[in-house]
Amino acid sequence: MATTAEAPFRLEGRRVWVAGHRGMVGSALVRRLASEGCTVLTAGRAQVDLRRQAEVEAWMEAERPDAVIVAAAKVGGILANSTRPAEFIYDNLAIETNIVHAAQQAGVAKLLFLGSSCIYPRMASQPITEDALLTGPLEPTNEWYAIAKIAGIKLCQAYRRQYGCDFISLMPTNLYGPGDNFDLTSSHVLPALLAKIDRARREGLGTVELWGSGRPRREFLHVDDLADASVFLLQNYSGDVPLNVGTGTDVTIRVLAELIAEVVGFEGEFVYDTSKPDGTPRKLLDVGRLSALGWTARIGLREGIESTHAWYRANVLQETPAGS
Ligand code: GFB
Repeated sequence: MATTAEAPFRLEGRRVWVAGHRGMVGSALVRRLASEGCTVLTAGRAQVDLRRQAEVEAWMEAERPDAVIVAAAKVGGILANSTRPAEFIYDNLAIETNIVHAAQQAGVAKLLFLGSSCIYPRMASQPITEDALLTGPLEPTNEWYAIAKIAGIKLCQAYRRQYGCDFISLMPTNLYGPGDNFDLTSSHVLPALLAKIDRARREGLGTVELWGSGRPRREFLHVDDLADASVFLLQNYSGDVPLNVGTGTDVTIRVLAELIAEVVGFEGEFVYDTSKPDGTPRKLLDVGRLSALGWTARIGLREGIESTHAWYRANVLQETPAGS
């Protein structure tokens, strides 16, 4: 089938729209694209509500980007996903449908859609390869979000098949880093534990409560690594298979908590609230396809937690570094 793909896709001198530039992923992409010689386009929510088709189409028609990265999404941790299902399915379906369709109409040369590792079946064999998509039931705590993200992959594949659009999809594993959400009711586990454990250290508390059993395993990718992989694949990938992006290793929630405690300097105990959900037991991505293309993650988990902790203290707690 015919596609408009050029390989490698040049970014220099191009207009690249990062949809969702204020989020953790979007802001990492804006930082990473700064060295590519392209013009980065952004639109705040007051300018374009991405859930409104007419607003998205008018903006795309006026700005005419050459490339689009769909980093805008309604995201959250296990509790937010399971308690706000309508927002997670509606907002995400609307955002991706509006952007993908408007991109085709405006003749965008390349589009990169960001999905999530929760699109795969709950009991997929590990590590999870890309062909596990739609082979079994989803994890119930985040099926609304997962269904929307699966629809995003299918949109890219359908527009490629019918119109020859060079629209690609990446499936990142659990992300963390500067700009993350540290609110305990809506955040993912890594920022939640950083905030809880740092508070326990500051207040001299003896225990920190973790949700669930501590036994689920998760893979964590620093958002700057994701931004680097995204730019690499924008330039070098034009297939219709959604590509996994991860580190290739995972840890239990208990081990994650112990590592964060070491970084933060907390010496107390962890207690487990088993009334809270564990979610999927494991979702380690197989990153073989990505490695074969020539990209691997660089930021180790301890190093990433250290820099994210420093960012949290400076930007969320607004502490002044010692000696300044
Ligand atoms: O990151 P997280 O909220 O979501 O939780 P998922 C991961 C694991 O950490 C679960 C445990 O087993 C939680 O029970 N956990 C322990 C905690 N303590 C805490 C805590 O204080 N806060 C949180 N949030 N978790 C998300 C999906 O699944 O993964 C999204 O809901 C998305 O849709 C994202 O796909 C990448 O890893 O289970």
